[in-house]
Amino acid sequence: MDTKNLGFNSKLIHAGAFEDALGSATVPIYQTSTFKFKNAQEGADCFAGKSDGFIYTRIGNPTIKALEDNIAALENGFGGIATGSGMGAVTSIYMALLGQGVHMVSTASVYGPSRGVIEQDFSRFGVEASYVNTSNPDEVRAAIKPNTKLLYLETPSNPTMELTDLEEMVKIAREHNLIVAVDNTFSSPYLQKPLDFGVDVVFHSVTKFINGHADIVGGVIVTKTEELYKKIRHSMVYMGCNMDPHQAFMVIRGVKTLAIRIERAQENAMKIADYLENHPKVAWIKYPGLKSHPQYELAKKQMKGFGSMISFGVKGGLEAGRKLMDNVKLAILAVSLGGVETLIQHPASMTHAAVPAEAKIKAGISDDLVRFSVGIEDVEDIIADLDQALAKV
Ligand code: LCS
Repeated sequence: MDTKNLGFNSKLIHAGAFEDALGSATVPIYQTSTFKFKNAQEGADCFAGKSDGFIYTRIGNPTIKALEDNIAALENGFGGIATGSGMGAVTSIYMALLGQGVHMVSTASVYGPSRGVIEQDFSRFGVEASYVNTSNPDEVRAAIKPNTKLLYLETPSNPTMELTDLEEMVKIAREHNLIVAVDNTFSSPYLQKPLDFGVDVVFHSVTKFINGHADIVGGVIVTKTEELYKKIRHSMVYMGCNMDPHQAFMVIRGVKTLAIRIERAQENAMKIADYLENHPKVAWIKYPGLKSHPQYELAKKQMKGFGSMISFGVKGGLEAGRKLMDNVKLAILAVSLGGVETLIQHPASMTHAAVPAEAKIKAGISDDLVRFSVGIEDVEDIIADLDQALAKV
């Protein structure tokens, strides 16, 4: 079925799906590593790119392709490239678009490993990067060098909830001939469609909102053009960053409810943000849906809704944060985000406990920062849980 003119909710369910020989209502799992050619000529045609038949699952697979086509449709892009994890998407993009003597400008507060893999690994191959506050276009302009090729953005950023103006970034990129890549994990295509602002590459850790059920890891990249699609797919295939058919099946199942999950989660998040903003033990709160967020107007401009990620500071710093973590009952004390279940994390005492103080400050992670991924439970239960845990702080 041609799904091009369908609405977003219909695309969630039907885009990318195909009818198999038995009329299965869902996309089947093609759990195979390889595909039989009818004869030698067909094999030759497939390898020469003269036929779009499947060859080998690292290169392509019907179940994986159904997911790739689905996310490409949701992001209004040319094509999708599924990867085994969100980091598989990040590294495939870096491998395709960076190289010896090439410089990248990136959001300072990106997801830690997206920065770590440049600083610890790609740097050994002569890749250079500058990390700046991309909320400020002047800082981005000042960081661009003659060898800059890529502008790598994350908005909202993890876990500082800072926003970057995509329209403004695309304008700067066009002036300097840069490719713009955006990590859209925190918003999902339901809330934000970077390609519509002129961005070249958008990608996700589908581990989060797109799959939404905390039961697999995965990634998907969508490009605006065929040229970028071919370039990045080559890196994904040659580095072996492919997704598995079973993973793809799970994500296809999860993505169908993306819109209704996000609607409920962000409705809960707004109420929780109001509660936290007025709580005497909360020092500060960063939620794009609050007027106190410095980029509230930008959030209204480039996002369809404010999402369900909240960062807040608990008075009393490290010790208070630890106390809060040890006393929540409903919220699950765990990393990751974007699932139906509410998750809570305190980077300073958990994921970033071993990171030197200076590096933590540089990444925007204060000792009191608590990251809250709001789920779709009854909001009264989530607030009651926070209330009892904050009372013990
Ligand atoms: N991009 C963002 C914005 C992320 O939050 C993550 C993972 C990734 C990329 C990498 O995706 P993965 O390979 O894990 O699928 N974020 C995590 C987090 O905040 N806690 O645990 C993982």
